[in-house]
Amino acid sequence: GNEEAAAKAAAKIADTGAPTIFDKIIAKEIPSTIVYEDDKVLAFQDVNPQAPVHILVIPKMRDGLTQLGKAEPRHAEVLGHLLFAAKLVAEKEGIVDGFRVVINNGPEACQSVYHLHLHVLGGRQLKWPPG
Ligand code: IU
Repeated sequence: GNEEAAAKAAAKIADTGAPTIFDKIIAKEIPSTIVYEDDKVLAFQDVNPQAPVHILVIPKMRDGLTQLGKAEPRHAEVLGHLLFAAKLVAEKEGIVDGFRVVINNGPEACQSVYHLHLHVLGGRQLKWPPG
C-alpha cells in the first residue's frame, strides 16, 4: 500500500547492475505462478498484488536493461515483445476491457527490482492519477 511505497521510495534502492531475484525466478530456482512464457519473456504473479490481477512481465535476457531509462536501440525489439506479452496476459486473465501496464523507473518511481518489468494490473476499478 501507500506506506510500503513510501518506504521503498525512502530506501532509494539503487541500480547496481547486479543480477536480481528475477533471474532465479526465470531459472525456476524460486517458484512462481507463471501466466505466460515464451523464448524471450516470462510473466508471473506478483507476490504482493496491488489488484486482483497483478502480473509482472520480464525479459529473460536482462542484457543491461535494469530499468527502462537504460534502454538502448538494441532493446527496442524486446521492449515491443514485452508490451505485446502484456496484452496476451490481459486476455488470459480476462481483464482486456480494463487494465493498466506500469513501469516504475528509478527510486523516485519506487522501482525496487533492477531487472526491467512491466506490471499488468486489473480486476478492479483503477484510480487515476496513480500515487
Ligand atoms: P517495482 O516496480 O520494482 O517496485 O516492482 C517490483 C515488484 O516485484 C513488486 O511489485 C514486488 O511485489 C514484486 N516482487 C515479486 O513478485 N517477487 C519477488 O520475489 C520480489 C518482488 I523481491
